[in-house]
Amino acid sequence: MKEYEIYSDLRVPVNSKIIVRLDGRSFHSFARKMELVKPYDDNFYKVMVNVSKDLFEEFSPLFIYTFSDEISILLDNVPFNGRIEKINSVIASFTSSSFSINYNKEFSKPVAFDSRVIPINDDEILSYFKWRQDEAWKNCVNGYGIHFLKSKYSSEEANNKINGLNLSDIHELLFENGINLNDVETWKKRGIGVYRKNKEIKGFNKKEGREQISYRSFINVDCNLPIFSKEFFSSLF
Ligand SMILES: Nc1nc2c(ncn2[C@@H]2O[C@H](COP(=O)(O)OP(=O)(O)OP(=O)(O)O)[C@@H](O)[C@H]2O)c(=O)[nH]1
Ligand SMILES: [Mg+2]
Repeated sequence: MKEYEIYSDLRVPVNSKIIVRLDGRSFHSFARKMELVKPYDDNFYKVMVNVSKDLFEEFSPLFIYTFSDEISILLDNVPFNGRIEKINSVIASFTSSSFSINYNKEFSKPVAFDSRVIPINDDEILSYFKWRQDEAWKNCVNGYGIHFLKSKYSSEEANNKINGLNLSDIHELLFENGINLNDVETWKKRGIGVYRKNKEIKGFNKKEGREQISYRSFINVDCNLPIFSKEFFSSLF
């Protein structure tokens, strides 16, 4: 019967880095049911950060990036011999379980994340994360925009109005109404990164009778990401 498992040999190209992107299933309804604060719910973001940390500890990636209900994981050491079915199913279920444990509140329905595998060349890593960071920015402007319009108009009118506006129109509209996106926290505009960083440890070398500095790495949650650049990624790996 094994021959019926026709997808089990589908593998990531040998020696390729991959990005696994997870996205919460129907989180629009989840947010409504759980009455998440609009446009940004601090507790929801804390949970997404904790999920990202759990993923980091479990799969030792190079970098994790999260905003809204999505998480991108850049992996150098591809797990499960590169088997796509294994990677997608294990990482998606790990993420859903971690989300449920970290959320620590009862839901009326189990949550799920979808998962996709994207083989990536070193040259394209920056473009990929810039693309997602642009989405985070659009999400931020639209989120604040619709939230403001809904405070003035019916839901339908607000949706119609926002559809006719581009990002700079929304920025302007918010500014005219006393909401300056420049003052909004960086993580809302640029997303959150999770990566290893070195910490300086001062110790005393007894043998040599002098102070000594060593480095220990820790998992850093960066809520003040810069706009992604070549320099940012070359400082990471
Ligand atoms: N209120 C609130 N909602 C949020 C927050 N973060 C994410 N969301 C919701 O999550 C949704 C994520 O967008 P999508 O992934 O495109 O929508 P989805 O409903 O999950 O649909 P699928 O991913 O296609 O299953 C947004 O539309 C928001 O409704 C938050 O901080 N507050
Ligand atoms: Mg989603």
